[in-house]
Amino acid sequence: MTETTLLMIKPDAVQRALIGRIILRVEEKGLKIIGLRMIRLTKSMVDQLYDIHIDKNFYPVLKTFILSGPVIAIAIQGTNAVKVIRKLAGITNSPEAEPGTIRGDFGLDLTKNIVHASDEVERAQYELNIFFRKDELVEYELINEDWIK
Ligand code: 3AN
Repeated sequence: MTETTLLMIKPDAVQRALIGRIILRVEEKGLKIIGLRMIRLTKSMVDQLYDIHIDKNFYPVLKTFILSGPVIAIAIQGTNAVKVIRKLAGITNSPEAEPGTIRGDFGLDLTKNIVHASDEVERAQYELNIFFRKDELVEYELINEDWIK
């Protein structure tokens, strides 16, 4: 089933010059990038993205971190893209994330955990809308697509 999801490279990974290596993993897996944007989020965008965490005790720390520098939003399309990107990202708490995952290979912290990945198809639509207008997502065929899906 073809899905579209959001992967956000967080401020820690941008500062640590990991943008290229994270994008490479998405491309190597065979998924298609259909939108890419660097942005410094506003406070209200962070509140939208993390609406389910607004009342949690860790939210002020999370919000300050996400506002601390630019992020990269990537819209990604492909077979089971939501689950596949979650697996590539690894579990939330970086020290416990499996080696071979983005967080497992690059992270050591729970808050500064390198990336955010949408957890459901509907949620992905909601989160993509925070970063992209519809006409900013590009529909196209990759020449190797039939060899992957
Ligand atoms: P994920 O990003 O893996 O979906 P969520 O949605 O549970 O994880 O958490 C969103 C973000 O909030 C995480 N990426 C992490 O930075 C932060 N976070 C989650 N739980 C905690 C916690 N207990 N303490 C501090 N930060 C947390």
